[in-house]
Amino acid sequence: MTYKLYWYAGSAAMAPHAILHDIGGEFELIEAEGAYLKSEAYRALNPNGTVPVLVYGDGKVLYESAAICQFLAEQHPETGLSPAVDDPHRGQYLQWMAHLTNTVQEAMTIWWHPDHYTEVTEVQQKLVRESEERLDRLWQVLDRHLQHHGPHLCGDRFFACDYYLAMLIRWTREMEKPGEQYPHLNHLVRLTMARPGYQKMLKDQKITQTVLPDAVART
Ligand SMILES: N[C@@H](CCC(=O)N[C@@H](CS)C(=O)NCC(=O)O)C(=O)O
Repeated sequence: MTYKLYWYAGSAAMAPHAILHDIGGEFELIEAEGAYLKSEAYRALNPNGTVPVLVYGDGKVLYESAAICQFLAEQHPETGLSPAVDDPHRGQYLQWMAHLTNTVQEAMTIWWHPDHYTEVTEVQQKLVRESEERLDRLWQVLDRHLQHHGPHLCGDRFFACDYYLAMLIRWTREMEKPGEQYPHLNHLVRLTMARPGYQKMLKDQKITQTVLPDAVART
């Protein structure tokens, strides 16, 4: 299968891009940013004008980062990134993928783009504050989960959902409480950073990522 990934640096294309490296074959990267995302040509691929987009096979198109991650991981069971249908981890894996994209990513979108919701500056500021509070609650739950059931979301195995979580955590670096300040989330980022596929993705995207020191020692 041939793959083409539309991306820009540090975006929701990070996790699918790392998975493509784990798959190991050749793939094409097409940097797509700014006005091009709003062009007719790009909107024919993704009418929402966002990255990532995956083109595969005979020109089939997929958008939504979480769907692309799950699709790629399932197409390539040899990567070990997706638990098989009869794997005991399967249910939890699906839960985490849905939770991360549906709930955590959604809370983050409000922080990054309060302007999508209102033009009123004071309301935007309130939305940002509330989004940080909501994320704090979500991170606490995830951190506790990793403390008791980690080090990865599904325990001892690393799956596509862990790439997804590491990507979302990266997006919080400018927030008051970055995800990496939570000790078990911090550890998960370190485990992800140690993976060659993630490192290759960072290199392609020209991202120099260092992990923040964790504020609290892991227990
Ligand atoms: N739910 C979508 C969100 C995609 C999305 O918002 N991508 C951002 C980058 S992280 C984007 O392309 N923004 C460009 C724009 O809105 O102009 C996904 O997970 O793929």
